[in-house]
Amino acid sequence: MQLGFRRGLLGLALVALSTMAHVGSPDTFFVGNAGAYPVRIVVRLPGVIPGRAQVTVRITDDGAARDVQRVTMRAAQWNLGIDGAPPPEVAKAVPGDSALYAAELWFMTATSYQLFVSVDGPGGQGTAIVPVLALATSLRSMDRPLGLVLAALGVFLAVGMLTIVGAAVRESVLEPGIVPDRKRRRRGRAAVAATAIVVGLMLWGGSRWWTAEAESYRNFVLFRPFEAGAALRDDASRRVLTLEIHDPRWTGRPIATVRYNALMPDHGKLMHMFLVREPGLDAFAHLHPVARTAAGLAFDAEVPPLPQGRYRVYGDIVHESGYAQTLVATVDMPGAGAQAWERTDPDDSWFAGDAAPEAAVSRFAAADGPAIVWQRGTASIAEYEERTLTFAAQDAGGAPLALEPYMGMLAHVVIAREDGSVFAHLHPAGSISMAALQKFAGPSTHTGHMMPAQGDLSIPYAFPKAGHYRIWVQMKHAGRVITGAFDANVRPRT
Ligand SMILES: [Cu+2]
Repeated sequence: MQLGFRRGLLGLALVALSTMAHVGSPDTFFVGNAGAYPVRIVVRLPGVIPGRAQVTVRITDDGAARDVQRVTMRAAQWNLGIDGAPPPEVAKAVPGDSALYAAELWFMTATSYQLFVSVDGPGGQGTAIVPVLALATSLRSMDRPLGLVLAALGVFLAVGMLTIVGAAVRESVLEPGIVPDRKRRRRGRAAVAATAIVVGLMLWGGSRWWTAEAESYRNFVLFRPFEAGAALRDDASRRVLTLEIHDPRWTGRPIATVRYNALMPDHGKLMHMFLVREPGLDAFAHLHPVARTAAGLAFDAEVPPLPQGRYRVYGDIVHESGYAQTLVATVDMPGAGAQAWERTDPDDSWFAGDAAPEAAVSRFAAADGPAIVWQRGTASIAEYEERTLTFAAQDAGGAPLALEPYMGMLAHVVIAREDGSVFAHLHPAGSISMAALQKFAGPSTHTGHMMPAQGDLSIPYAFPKAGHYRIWVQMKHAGRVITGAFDANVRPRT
């Protein structure tokens, strides 16, 4: 009966949530190796937890794909490990594509997982460990017809209950055909009244229970990044940006056993911060603020001489649980200031200017020679569709440039939608947090992704919604960071 209330309550609770580790882009893309097998793994979340995620595993080498006999996977919660995981799920070969395997995997808890993907072949078994954040990003509402049907059934049951109790008290002990006297009729009415009170209490209790469940899902299951605020302070000719976390879940004394435990560094830095000017997306900075105290409640970074305007501030952090999140804030940058920029961190960089227009091949040439090329291909980009973003660094003449790792990666790719509702930070290893990967799979996994020092870098991604985006690509050559900017337009899915 309480089901009748359900629809209305959930209707109220239905909010469009757009923030998560990355922002608005919860799916996991991974490129790596399962032993001898090069794999690309995509985990698409169901939105609600518990829920079933779609996992696909592509063997990216044709020869290796022919040898594969079996692909299995297990998802283990970060704090339980493989021993606490359900038995392995066998992925099915996708008909028509001999290199692609797919499975559905249950995620029961909204937390950080290690996904073990094992590939069996004549050469033995190889396993890739993929950090996956099982995030609940949506509230499901009940559709109206179902709600109405359930409400009608509830009314029918309640009225039925009253009728049965009334009739039972009034005449159940009478012989058939005998009309109940006044006393019996009065007792019957009293019983109906008493039952109505009980039924009313049941409905009220049910509604309370339902509200409490919905509330607890919203508070503890549904993903919400830490609340944070950004502020600027001009100090002589320097400008300092402070990102402060003020969230009851982050007190400065993290508990080791919960997913919001201590922060761990990603490439030696506790926070990777990105500033994006909106709505033009025409200025960008990649900074590494320093925590003011060990508690990690506030982070300071010196701001480069960015043009004035309103900036969205994204702060990527990773907890020791492997749980990665992006803090989001906005800040109004006044003109002038930051004349003397002293990098807080030697890897800090920034860029202001227009992007190369989207094309089958877009070339972004930096002022003094080097260029970054995006091989989009002739097909336009569709919402939700998995595709490979392929970039290369070239000199002015078009010859490939030798790349050096920039913070351990051959490329950092940052994607932002013009309204700030989507933000993603990708690497050649995919969308996963590198710190979480190293934590789960060991430090050696990391170097594997730095192998090709020249040539094209391909990164799998699916734009989560249609709209206008900018892509910044950062690579390092001869000790210098090159930043390229590209326009991208994503069409609605057909
Ligand atoms: Cu960074």
